[in-house]
Amino acid sequence: MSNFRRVKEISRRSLLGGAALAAPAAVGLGGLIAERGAGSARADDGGDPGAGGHSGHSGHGGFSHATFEPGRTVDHEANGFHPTELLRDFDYGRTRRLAGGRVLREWEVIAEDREIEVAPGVKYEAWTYNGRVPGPTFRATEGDLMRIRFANGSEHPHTIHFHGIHPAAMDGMPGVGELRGGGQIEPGESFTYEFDAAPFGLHLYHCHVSPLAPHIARGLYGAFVVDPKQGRPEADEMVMVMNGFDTNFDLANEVYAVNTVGFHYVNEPIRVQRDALTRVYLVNILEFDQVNSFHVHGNFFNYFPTGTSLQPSELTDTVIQGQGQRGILELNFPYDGDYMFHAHVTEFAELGWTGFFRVGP
Ligand SMILES: [Cu+2]
Repeated sequence: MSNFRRVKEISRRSLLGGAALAAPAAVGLGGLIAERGAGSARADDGGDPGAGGHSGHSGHGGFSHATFEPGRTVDHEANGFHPTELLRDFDYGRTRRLAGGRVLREWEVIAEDREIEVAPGVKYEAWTYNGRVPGPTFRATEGDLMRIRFANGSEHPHTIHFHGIHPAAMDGMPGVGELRGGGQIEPGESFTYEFDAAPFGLHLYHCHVSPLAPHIARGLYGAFVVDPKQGRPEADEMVMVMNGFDTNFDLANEVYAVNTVGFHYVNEPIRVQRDALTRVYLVNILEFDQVNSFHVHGNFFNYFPTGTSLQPSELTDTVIQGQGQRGILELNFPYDGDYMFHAHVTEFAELGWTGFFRVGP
């Protein structure tokens, strides 16, 4: 039986029991943990989710559930996007100066239905913006004029609802702005959203067609960054969209991740430079769960909620975000080595929402 079929037939709770997906192994961990524990863990995991099914802890230091399937990763090429590249892929659009000196930024976005692999062997019928999940990370400077031509190539009606400050007709809400061609965009239709980039900060966008949860959870979302006019300090910047996938459509997620592919940044740790400023644009778009969180090991970060102030609200090592919340993290790694980051909701962490920063000179 293929792994995909098993996923569809089992519940999230039995997944947590280690019965199927969470096959323990050292393989795929980037050589970070030793082989110990893997064999016995498999033997111990009798598939009983209730009592000790979540076993395999013979190597206590080991992170023995950190892969979905030993030795396998997803086919990024078939997906058409790669989470490591997506991390630093900021889309500034096509730009030109308008009379008066203002910058116009233009993008084209197509909604497409597309099967993607979110964990090894786990295929998901996603709905995407431009074929990827999350969609492009739009980036502008406050005061720019943003123009997004949206075409719906999906079999379902969609919109793009941007967070930010804009006129109602540009809100991507069914029933609002329909007379101007906006509102709900049916298959084959298109609409151009146009608004000022404001306020500066970290925002998001997503489809706003009902039923809302599936329209978002299928993959129609992304991050959108508005830089302050004066800019931010030079840094290695990356975007992390915390998401999840309800692979058996039971209104609960079976796979959790940042940027879609569970455990991707365990298999390919994010390389960062020691003593250099790292800036993470962190967005929570998870559906079906009330909160998500981000925790980093061996370090603390300055946190800027929604990125709307240049002064951090706190220095911490863990931040909690509800649905639609986001914020900017700034940190500096003083020591070389591998540092885990993960949801401090440990259930999410063990179902894919775990990664590593690899710090070096
Ligand atoms: Cu939609």
